Amino acid sequence: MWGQRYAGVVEASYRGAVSDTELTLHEAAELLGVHYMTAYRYVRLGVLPAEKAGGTWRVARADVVAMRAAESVPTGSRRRAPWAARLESRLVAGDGRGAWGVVESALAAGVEVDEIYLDVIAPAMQGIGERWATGAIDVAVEHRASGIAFRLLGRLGPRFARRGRSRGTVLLGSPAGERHSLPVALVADVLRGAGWDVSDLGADMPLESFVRAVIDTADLAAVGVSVTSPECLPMAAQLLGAVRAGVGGGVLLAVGGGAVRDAAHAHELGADGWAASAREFVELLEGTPTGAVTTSN
Ligand code: B12
Repeated sequence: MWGQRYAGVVEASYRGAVSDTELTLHEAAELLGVHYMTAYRYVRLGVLPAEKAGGTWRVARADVVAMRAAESVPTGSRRRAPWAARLESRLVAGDGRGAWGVVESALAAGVEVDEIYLDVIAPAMQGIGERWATGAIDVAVEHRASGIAFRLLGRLGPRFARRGRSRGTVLLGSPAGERHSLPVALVADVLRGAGWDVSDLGADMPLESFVRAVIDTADLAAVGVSVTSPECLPMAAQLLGAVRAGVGGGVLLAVGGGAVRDAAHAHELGADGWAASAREFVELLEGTPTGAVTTSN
């Protein structure tokens, strides 16, 4: 196992290092017991965080220590490596290739594709949102990260395809004014993986067109409205009312997304059900919810 022969050495001060806390990539490679090109590959894959300074890569000593520790655990535990943090770092850097590298590494370590969506991509995006909110990154970085995230979904989406009879169609979308389409796309693929056909209208859908699409959908089992921006809640309530008037009872109307607090809030908005995550939405649709809640009695 690489790095093992260096156990105890990494923490010790290393002569020739750029500083106590920073290493060049050559130094990092040496401490990890790998070739320079292998260490460079780790950087490209986002497995080893690095910054470029004055034309050369700088690596935090602490990251090398963490990497060595992660690699010394049994292979099965590698699926619990900090994939979301690694992806977030590649997304912030605008490194699409590296971002895909992180996803490929996670898949190779045994992480399931729905876990990539919900436990890697989603928290990475939430982390980016926090960085944006604190002013640590510009909105341009967030936009670029969203573009890369969509490209990851484009590559991963086909893996959710299921053979066999559809369980029915779920129509998903967001009300007019809501610009967050990535949550809808993530939820859509997870539902597809659970055997539902999904009609994904995306974000910012005018009310009349949304309702028409609902009425025109054959084998409709449920409608899901995704609301991330709190200012779009009144429009979501209006939309849910119009959809209810269009389809009547018998079709589950669910609402979710970051702006919807809980089941009671969902009920106030006019929905039958709420779920905090895509996984819980699947449970709600299957009628065996653990966290998902049906709000109508
Ligand atoms: C990317 C992003 C954007 C992109 C969106 C790109 C795109 N095409 O999607 C852009 C740049 C457009 C954007 C714009 C804005 N954004 Co923005 N954005 C984000 C960011 C970083 C990621 C969103 C994301 O994809 N999350 C990942 C998803 C998977 O997580 P999720 O939403 O929790 O989804 C899960 C569940 O909620 C559930 N779920 C989702 N939908 C549904 C639906 C149903 C039916 C069910 C049952 C469940 C369900 O399942 C999902 C998976 O488990 C978030 C940060 C964050 N915390 O999410 C901020 C964030 C949402 N944005 C925020 C803000 C403020 C804005 C703007 C107002 C900024 C501005 N001043 O212009 C605008 C809003 C414009 C508008 N009217 O919509 C804030 C919202 C804060 C708040 N509570 O008000 C956040 C939280 C950032 C922050 N930390 O402050 N944003």
